[in-house]
Amino acid sequence: MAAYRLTAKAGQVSLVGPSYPETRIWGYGGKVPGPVLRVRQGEWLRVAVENRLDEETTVHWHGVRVPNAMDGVPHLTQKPVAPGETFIYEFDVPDAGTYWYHPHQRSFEQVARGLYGPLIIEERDPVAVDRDVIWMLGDWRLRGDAQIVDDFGNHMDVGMAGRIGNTVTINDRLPTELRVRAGERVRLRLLNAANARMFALVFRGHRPLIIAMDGQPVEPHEPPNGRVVIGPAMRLDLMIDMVGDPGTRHEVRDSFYSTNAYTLTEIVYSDAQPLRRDPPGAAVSLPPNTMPEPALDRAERHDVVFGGGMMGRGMMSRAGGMTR
Ligand SMILES: [Cu+2]
Repeated sequence: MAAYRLTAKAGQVSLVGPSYPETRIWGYGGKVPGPVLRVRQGEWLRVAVENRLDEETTVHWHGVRVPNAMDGVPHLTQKPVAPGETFIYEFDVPDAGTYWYHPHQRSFEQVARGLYGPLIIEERDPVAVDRDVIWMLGDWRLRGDAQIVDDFGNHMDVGMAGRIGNTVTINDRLPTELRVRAGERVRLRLLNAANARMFALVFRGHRPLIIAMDGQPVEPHEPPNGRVVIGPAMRLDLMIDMVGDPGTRHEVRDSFYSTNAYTLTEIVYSDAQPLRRDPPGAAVSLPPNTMPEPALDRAERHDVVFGGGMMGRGMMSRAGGMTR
């Protein structure tokens, strides 16, 4: 059993460094991201959520198979948590993987103000890595004085590509370099907490393998064209062997918006001797979860008829439900 307490409240963080004022945010514990919640697969998770905001909130456990009453959807699965109230979420966690938590109450503002954090459900038999690193990608729309632009839900964003910001962060700081030692094997858990921004990361000089998507293990594979593409709310677990030479630097570039590509950060090698000569040979496949696979061989095809004509043949075919 793992027990945590999350307090949703206003706070101030140094989002863009010491040359700017601190940014007023909403966060769990007044920080952003919220604390890393860790629990072992199959264990019981209990989180007391205290609301010290001036408005109602809930917490949704994104991607985790929870009992309906724990899903955090206001007015549907629970009454929203009123200011001053505490709500206890508790459930067991059937699937290992990289997940996150955030409100489902006015998410377009509450998430964009910083209410989110990582939820790591550890495998019973974890794969062997030298380090487990979390990168929670954030995207903020800030004014020149580093304060959040207060235009949530405006028609332009809602009608277009969503709220894309002007300041990208990793773990809610301006990205700092990832310092590594040659020969290390790193599990990099990427979480995209941005409301709308997509990322396509290229790790120059490295060949990351995707080992899980949205928490669920996949056959380890290199991303197409070496671009690690991650949309809002997605998670990707990467396995990266640090094959660079001691003392070298390697760019991590985000090229999703091709006219706006930029250096997100750098992988920087220490001068230390390589940890090992060759990458470790151990399997990188994660053990399968208990999530049922869709039975595609028994899927039914539904033809959709509009106005007498046949359109979108197969549009509705789908085996089993999808979760979000
Ligand atoms: Cu979500």
